[in-house]
Amino acid sequence: MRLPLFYFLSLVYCSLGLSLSAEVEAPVELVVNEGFESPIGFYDSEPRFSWKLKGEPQGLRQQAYEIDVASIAGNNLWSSGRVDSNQSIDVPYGGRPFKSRELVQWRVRFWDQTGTGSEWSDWARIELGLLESSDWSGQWIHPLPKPADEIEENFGQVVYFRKTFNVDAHTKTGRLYVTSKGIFEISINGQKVGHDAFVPGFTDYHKRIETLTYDVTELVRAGKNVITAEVANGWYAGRLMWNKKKHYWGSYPELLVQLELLDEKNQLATVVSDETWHYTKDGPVVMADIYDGEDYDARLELHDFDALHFEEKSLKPVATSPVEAMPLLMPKRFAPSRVTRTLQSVSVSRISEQSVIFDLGQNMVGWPEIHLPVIAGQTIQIRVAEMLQADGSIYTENYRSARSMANYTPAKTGVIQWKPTFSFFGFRYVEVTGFDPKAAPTLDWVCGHVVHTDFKQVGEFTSSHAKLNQLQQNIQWGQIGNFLDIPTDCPQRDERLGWTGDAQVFAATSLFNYDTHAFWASWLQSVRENQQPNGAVSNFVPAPPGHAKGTSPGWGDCAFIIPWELYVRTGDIEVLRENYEMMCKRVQCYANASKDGLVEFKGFGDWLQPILVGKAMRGDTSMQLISTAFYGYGASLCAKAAAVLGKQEDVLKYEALFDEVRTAAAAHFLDDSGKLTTAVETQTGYLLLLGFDLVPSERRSEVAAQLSVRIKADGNRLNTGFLGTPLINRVLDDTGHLEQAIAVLFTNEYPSWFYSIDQGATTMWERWNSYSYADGFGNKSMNSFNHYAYGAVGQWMYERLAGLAPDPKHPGYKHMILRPILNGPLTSASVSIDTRYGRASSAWQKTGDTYALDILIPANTTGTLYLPDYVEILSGVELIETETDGSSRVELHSGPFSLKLRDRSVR
Ligand code: RAM
Repeated sequence: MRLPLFYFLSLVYCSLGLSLSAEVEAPVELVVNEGFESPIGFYDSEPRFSWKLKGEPQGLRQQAYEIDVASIAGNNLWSSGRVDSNQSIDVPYGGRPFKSRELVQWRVRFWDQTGTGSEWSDWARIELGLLESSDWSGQWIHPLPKPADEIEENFGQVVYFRKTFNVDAHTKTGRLYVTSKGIFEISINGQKVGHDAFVPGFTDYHKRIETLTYDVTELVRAGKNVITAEVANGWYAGRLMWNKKKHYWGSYPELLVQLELLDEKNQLATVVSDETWHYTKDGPVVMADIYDGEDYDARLELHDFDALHFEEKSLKPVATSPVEAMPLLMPKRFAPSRVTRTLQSVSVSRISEQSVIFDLGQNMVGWPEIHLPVIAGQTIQIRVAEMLQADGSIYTENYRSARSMANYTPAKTGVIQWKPTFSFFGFRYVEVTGFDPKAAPTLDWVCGHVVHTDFKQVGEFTSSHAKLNQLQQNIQWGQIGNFLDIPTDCPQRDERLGWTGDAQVFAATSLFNYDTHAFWASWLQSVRENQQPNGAVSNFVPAPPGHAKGTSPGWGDCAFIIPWELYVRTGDIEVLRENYEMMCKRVQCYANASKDGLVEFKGFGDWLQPILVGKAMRGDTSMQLISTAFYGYGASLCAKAAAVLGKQEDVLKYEALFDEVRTAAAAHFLDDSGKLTTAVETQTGYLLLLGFDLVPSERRSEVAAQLSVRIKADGNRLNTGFLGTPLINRVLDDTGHLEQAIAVLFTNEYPSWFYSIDQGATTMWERWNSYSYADGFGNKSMNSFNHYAYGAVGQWMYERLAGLAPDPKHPGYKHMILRPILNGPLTSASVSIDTRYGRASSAWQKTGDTYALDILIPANTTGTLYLPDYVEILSGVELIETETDGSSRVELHSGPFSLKLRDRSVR
């Protein structure tokens, strides 16, 4: 890689005058793979190591590193030796592969830009999970196999499993390896193991089931113990795909347990699921289903089920099935879902003597919890809703056939506290009926537990514009509401599926807001498992057996778009390695159906384009244009990925393919003036061609001019659906139409983001007008109030309004591009993101004709600041390069920078 001379000059220059202390602090935040900190139950026998440099980032760079890996007893397993490299993320382990259960430790030290070495870091640990199915000596346990009536009989009943066991000696280390077909909660001696929800998670259960590892050292005791588990149908055997059918993968839940206890003398005792376990289905959860909620009858509680003295006579012995080669049993490679916060009710309104509605103030996803007075035998009915009707009652029609209700029948009169944990709900309002009518409802009767994949928030965006800030909030709520083990389209109706189109449009934005690196890497494994021999990828993943169909352009293309976005934003090359074949196969799927560079697949079009000339929902953009555009985009990404992976032949092959598609697309879809030749001229038609670089450079401005005219004719408002919306601001901005990019975002008119905010949105909506004060609710058949796709505009807000973007040439923010828009409708904007190197930020504020611009570049990274021609730099940086168009460019090393700028155009 060759960098221009000024780049080095500026680095040298900037490092002059730095007062470097003689002591270089040891690296910190040691993690493996996609950010795992001293994991137990880890999935990868050959991990990659990452660390952060500590201390003032001012000019701090790594010149060399050394890694040591040792057994826990201290025997060396691998040493990298001193490696002259600035690489501080994803350094591959080079020793022999680790084995299942193996516990190892590693540490790292580095040399800074002056050649001074740091101390060694603290040791970090890695403990492997059970890597192979053959590591499991337990058996699947389940209710007696009466498959025919089982299907009839099992309407979502939870299975309760139990086993007592003896432990001879004090346990030094206890590990519980566990998984289920269905979703489980497991306890030892009455204490729930872990805080996870919906484990093991949602995969194609015929191909791969994720397994969990828990540290249970503190839960087991010498002497008698009891282990109990509740397993519900979950996605495995419950309802899916908007119909009444259940049992797509199997007809009843199953459990697999392996408890391994090591005593002080290193003697191993193992307790596994086998024929010695017992079960019942006659427990208090009489029905639990993802779509339909949960019914709990406290009169059926199994008293002391998890106590030693419980009489097992009322239980039946389990049936068993062997662990087979398929499905694969593999450690879960990202965090499970958990409660991440709890919302309190903000208001309560009584609708009848027996019924009240609580408002949590925010559309959310998870569990409502009740804590209120009840009368023995009188069922409490809990119904939820995202919206209220005009008369103040709850609006549930948009849930379609999802019952989304929970019932609790108390055994005694008194105060109860309960939440339905084998189902999840998308809601803001909770209607409660059937409580003790003598009691006056209070706000603390109901709260909402927010449940989603447990990832950290890493990004923040804020500005001087209240509605833009609300939009950012809505984007974040849309994300946490729909990242519950898989990326769902929506969290509330009878759908909640991993729609691939929605996922690909939102992936980049999602990676900014939360640390979704592991989440996406894991879901991509499901996408690979789903890919058909012809390269097609389902419209949603995981897809139940027999439903893995679909080639819709813009949907299955998640196969090449998400690996690339993930690579650009994390710098993780392994993502490309793991997915390269899938990326190319998806492109081949187009190639096989193409003729002279053009292709046409059926599909969802520019889904939910708001203002239509033609067909409902699928939009007016030509399917041939959409298909060809994604085909070309796929070829270009395969060429880029091949270059990163050093596959030179493939680079040439995919570049040639991209050129062929590009030439064909321009010739076929554009007339001499750069106008679309398709039956209907749509914004998205232009956006896809320009956004995917399918217009020859010399024609870009004339095509962009046509797009601009089109948008102007549409009232300077967007008329785009799922495929066009993520591109509209970026393309207008890139092609010199910044004013229009700003206009489409900052309008309150329908269709726009602010329009839904003006109608009360606290999340992203499926449609721009899912609801309006004037016209009420949109068509109930397709009207989600929590659909993250349109939140894809976030990317442009962070990268341009506040001005911080990754540089695809130095991915993972190793080098970043700072290019804030200073003269738009904002007077301030700021963005920050915890990158894998440390926190990066850009914040600007305008006062009169001056701007303060504060930038933070993490240690061991660099940035390039671009400033438009209308500002001059008064102070804060040196070595400013002035471009021919009058703009300025400044190369920045790591560190904080405070710039003062002046607006030249103001006299
Ligand atoms: C809907 C989903 C999803 C969309 C597909 C085409 O049912 O909600 O958002 O991608 O259809």
